[in-house]
Amino acid sequence: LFSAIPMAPRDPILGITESFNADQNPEKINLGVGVYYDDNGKVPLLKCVQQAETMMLEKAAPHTYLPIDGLPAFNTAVQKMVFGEGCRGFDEKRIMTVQALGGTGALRIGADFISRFSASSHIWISNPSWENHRALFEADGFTVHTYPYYDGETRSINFNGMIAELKSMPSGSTVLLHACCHNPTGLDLSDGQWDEVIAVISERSLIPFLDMAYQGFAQSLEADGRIIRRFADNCPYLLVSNSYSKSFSLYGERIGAFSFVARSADEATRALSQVKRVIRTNYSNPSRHGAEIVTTVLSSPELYTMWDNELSDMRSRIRQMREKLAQDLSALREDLDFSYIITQNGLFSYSGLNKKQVEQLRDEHSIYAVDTGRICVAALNSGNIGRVVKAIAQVL
Ligand code: PLP
Ligand code: TYF
Repeated sequence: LFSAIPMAPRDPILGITESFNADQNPEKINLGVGVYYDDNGKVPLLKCVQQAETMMLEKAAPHTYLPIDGLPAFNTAVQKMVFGEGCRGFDEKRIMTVQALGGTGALRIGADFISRFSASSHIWISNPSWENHRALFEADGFTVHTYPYYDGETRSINFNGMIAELKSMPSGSTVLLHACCHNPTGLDLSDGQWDEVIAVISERSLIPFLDMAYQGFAQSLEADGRIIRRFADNCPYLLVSNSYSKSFSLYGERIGAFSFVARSADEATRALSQVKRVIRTNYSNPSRHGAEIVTTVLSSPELYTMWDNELSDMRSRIRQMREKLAQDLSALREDLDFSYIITQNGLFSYSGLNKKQVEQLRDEHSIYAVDTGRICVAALNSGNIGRVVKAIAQVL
């Protein structure tokens, strides 16, 4: 069984962390992995999470199994948050939500589900996209295509290319879109561009799959979520994965959700029964702790406000780092334009560094970034940004 097994390639992002951990330089900086750190360089434990956990501990409840589709109160609260209250599909009972093991687990449920029931095994992801998108869908037998997204020359979205590709897709194909804070580029579509995308998707009967791993990191929870509602109101079918890893700083709890919108309550009920079978045959039922934390926060007005404020602080800190990075780089390199850093959203910046420059940053400065030049702005802080700016200005 094992003798002929070849070595699998390293995960390109988690591999960076391995190299970083092995580096002996005490000044080393990891801008590789997409994790939010506070200004002390620590992954925060949110106060709302801490309070929710205290409340949970006081209840001293036993650790029973959850239902196959997760904690019911979690699914209801998440649905309201993701689709926005008053979404038409709620009253018509066409929207279903199941708890998932993070955003990745939600994508996996969606991929398993479409691979079993769709006539098409073709999916389009953005070029570039999160590395795991391709691998995850290929593992389910999909042929993964890409649509143009990033234009390196102009450091902006190749929107005409994207629309042209959407118009060429066979009906019934799935299109994966980043709801906000595009990973890795940090570039999001404008409202008007989303309108065009929605129009083409519904005209050509494509199946939109929205991946929302960073709700709240672009503008606000409410504003970032609005795009889901617009798709739900304008397309007959919709799949959504969302994650609380970043927004609640609950990475290791593996908490997120998979939702879908069908054309009728009857369709939705049948589809849910099959989604539950996907879950049952994968891991039987999800874990409890993260779901209870999120549910406790979402269902308490005080804790919700506390969360909204904490998330807003994370978002503002990233913005400040973007501004300082752009400003200080401009001061050292007056010949270059860094304004793109400020207009990007979310944890990441496509910095424009090439592979060789990334290697130089690593070998000469012990600063780790992704080969594509993606840096995690949320890993910058007042203590390390000076060193990062000098190093980048030097290698550029
Ligand atoms: N989708 C995108 C675009 C991501 O960037 C990530 C993680 O960073 C995920 C999904 C997966 O999230 P999770 O860690 O909750 O599985
Ligand atoms: O893009 C990133 O950096 C994040 C972090 O299996 C990550 O997605 C990387 C690998 C993974 C889960 C999260």
